[in-house]
Amino acid sequence: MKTQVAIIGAGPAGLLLGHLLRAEGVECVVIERAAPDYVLGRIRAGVLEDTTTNLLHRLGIDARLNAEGLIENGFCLADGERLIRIDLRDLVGKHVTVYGQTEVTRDLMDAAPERGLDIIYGAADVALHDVESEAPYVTYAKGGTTQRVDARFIAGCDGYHGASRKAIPAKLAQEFERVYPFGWLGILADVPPCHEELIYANHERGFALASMRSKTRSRYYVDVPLTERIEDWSDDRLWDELAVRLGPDVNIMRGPALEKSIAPLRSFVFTPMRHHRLLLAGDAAHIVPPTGAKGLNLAASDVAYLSDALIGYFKRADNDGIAGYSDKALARVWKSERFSWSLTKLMHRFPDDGPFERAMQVAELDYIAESRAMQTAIAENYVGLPL
Ligand code: RFL
Ligand code: PHB
Repeated sequence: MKTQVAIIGAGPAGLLLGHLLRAEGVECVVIERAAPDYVLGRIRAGVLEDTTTNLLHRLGIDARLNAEGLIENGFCLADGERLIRIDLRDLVGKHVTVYGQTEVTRDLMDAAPERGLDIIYGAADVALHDVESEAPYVTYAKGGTTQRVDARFIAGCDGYHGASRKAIPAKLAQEFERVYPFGWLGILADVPPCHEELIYANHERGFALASMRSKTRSRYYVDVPLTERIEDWSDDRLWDELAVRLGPDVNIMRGPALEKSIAPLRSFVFTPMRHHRLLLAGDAAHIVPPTGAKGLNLAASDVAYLSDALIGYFKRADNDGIAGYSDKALARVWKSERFSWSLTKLMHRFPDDGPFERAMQVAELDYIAESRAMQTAIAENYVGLPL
């Protein structure tokens, strides 16, 4: 098969890129290792910036988003004693939207056939070839045979564990990484949220987050040491822990878990995001801890830059977007990395922290509670920095 852009990975980054390219008549094909149900089964992000919703509006893949997305005009930081409300609308005139990653992915998948976006699921042993030449290609195994896709560019949208990043020679690359000494244990349940807005809590027993997917479906997290096993967390134990960490003023409705899992926390940046004809986007190039709700939104902003660059190349023979893609994307990535890292530090109890580090957290939370300037800086980052 021959195409203009071979996209590896059918997560949010790959599907969004595919749709944006098809909308401008650029040929592409998405090659995904897993089956559709596996991709849809991963419960991940829940909070979308305008950066992300604007792309869905631009594509017109927004009927369910418009009907079901919850507009959030603020969120809260809790410190065991008080709720500090960050009023996004008042501080920066913007909001975020609660709409699950699963729903975004489903909408993009469902719209693919009618828009001529080909997605190949169940592609095993995906390998990239000749990315340093003008005629790169991808091979994969399916149905007992090896298939080959010839392309002008390869977009590596295959997440943190994918094959694309590894095709960039280590001697030309640099990795920046911070692994955190805890993970987030998440629970999804069909019960109404405990609060209209998200609450991020720093309690003496650890972090907790009250989030949601809809007015009848809640998503909660607590942080746990990486040695914890999911089997040791019955639903009751987790609900009890959430109730303690979120404090007596928050009334949690309990219900059976639809999903429960532990995700490790990591900050990671890989540079550069382009190597000749290979371009990386989303988790393939960077990971943020989920505390700032930035991962999916960063994937969307990468893809906004990357689709512009590829459309410029194919429609106007303009190579500048491709040449500048890595620097442009990384400038935004680093700012989101900083925000996610600083909110993680502020809201979690690190095992090696002593009284001094705790006093710094208290001082910072006090300052945020009192200062509109501090709240504005948080709000500006939370709603998403401009593209
Ligand atoms: P994905 O979603 O990992 O998709 C990559 C796709 O590539 C496929 N793949 C391959 N395909 C072919 N060949 C290979 N060799 C392949 N290897 C992998 C995979 O099967 C998959 O389908 O990456 P993408 O598209 O870059 O999207 C990134 C987001 O998924 C991620 O950043 C967010 O989920 C992060 N995140 C959050 N982001 C937000 O913006 N807001 C949030 O509220 C938020 N909450 C979260 C999160 C991530 C979490 N976890 C579990 C990591 C909460 C959690 C708990
Ligand atoms: C979620 O609802 O899954 C969620 C919300 C906010 C975050 C991270 C995850 O910061």
